[in-house]
Amino acid sequence: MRILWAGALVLTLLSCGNTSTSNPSACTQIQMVSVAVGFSPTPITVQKGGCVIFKNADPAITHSVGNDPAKTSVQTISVSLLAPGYSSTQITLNLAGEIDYMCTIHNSMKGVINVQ
Ligand SMILES: [Cu+2]
Repeated sequence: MRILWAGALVLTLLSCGNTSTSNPSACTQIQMVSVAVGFSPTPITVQKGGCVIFKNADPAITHSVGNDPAKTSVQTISVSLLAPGYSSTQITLNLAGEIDYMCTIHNSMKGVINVQ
């Protein structure tokens, strides 16, 4: 009986977690294609409250994401080093406006997210 109660508690907690986060499949995926191509697609438009996931689709090079210091973004965006094939956690976008980001390793890789 005690085990059943523990199971019920875990299920309840999991349910709460699912309702408070967006469905990952609804996130817009932005790929890190290569140093030459950069991010794709960009620019993109996302509804306020929506989300994005960065995926490193580059077969050989690690990339990251940070705000472009030359621009003013409505939201801080930061993804630490992503090895080839890896994806970031989902990033929820709660503020309307423009987010200018770049790869912090390769400054020529830049992208724009418009949140509306
Ligand atoms: Cu890079």
